[in-house]
Amino acid sequence: MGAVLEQLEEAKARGRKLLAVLIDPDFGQDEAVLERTVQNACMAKADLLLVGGSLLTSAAFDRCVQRVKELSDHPVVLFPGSPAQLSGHADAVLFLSLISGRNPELLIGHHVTAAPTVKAFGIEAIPTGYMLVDGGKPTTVSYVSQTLPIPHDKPGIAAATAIAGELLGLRAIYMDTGSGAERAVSPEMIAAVRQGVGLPIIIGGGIRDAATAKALCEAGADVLVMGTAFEQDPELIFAMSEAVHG
Ligand code: 1GP
Repeated sequence: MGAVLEQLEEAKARGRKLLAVLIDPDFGQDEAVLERTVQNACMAKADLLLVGGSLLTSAAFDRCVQRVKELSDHPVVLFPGSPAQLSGHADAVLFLSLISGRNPELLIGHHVTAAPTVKAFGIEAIPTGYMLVDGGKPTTVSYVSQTLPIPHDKPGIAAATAIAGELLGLRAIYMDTGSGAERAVSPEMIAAVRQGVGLPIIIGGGIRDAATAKALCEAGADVLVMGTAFEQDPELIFAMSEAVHG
């Protein structure tokens, strides 16, 4: 098992919740912004740095990952929206299969394209079932992936999907309402998935306040991913870290 998955499983076993800061490489084009984001993440004792996005308009993905790695000693994990978002500077990649959707390219197609590069880079690949959940409005990921999100009020569908992922041998579940979503995955849905699978559960999309973060952790989330909220208010990371770790 790779070091990052081991970190997730160990934290889960101890009941220690993790905070992951998502860095959008387009946003990180500004060197000063990137530095401040990584420094704040380190000072606030965030646990992981994720880099990626559903749609990138800048060409400097590899350079961004390299810079994040230079600026911190935290594990840097790729959260790729496409096979173009790979970098040998990262520690690991969430090898995502979009199991809530029925788009074959995102279930296996992109993986075939990306696999030789991941292998050649020698980075840890974490087989992750990615489940898109309705967050109140269409998001870049729902548009780009051309998939239908799981309805927000259908925890049973989410649990059945996660169980299928676990039976297929995936090692983590990432439930996401998409970057900038109006609302996060509900505590009820997280609790249903928690009851269904023993895998580490990663939750992202639309988390903007400490009370929500706390409720999602209490419902069974193991890792919370936040990006937009820290882009809008870089200092919020300190309160979020306290909510997740406290
Ligand atoms: C998106 O889960 C991430 O895929 C983070 O979402 O930008 O809304 O925090 P936010």
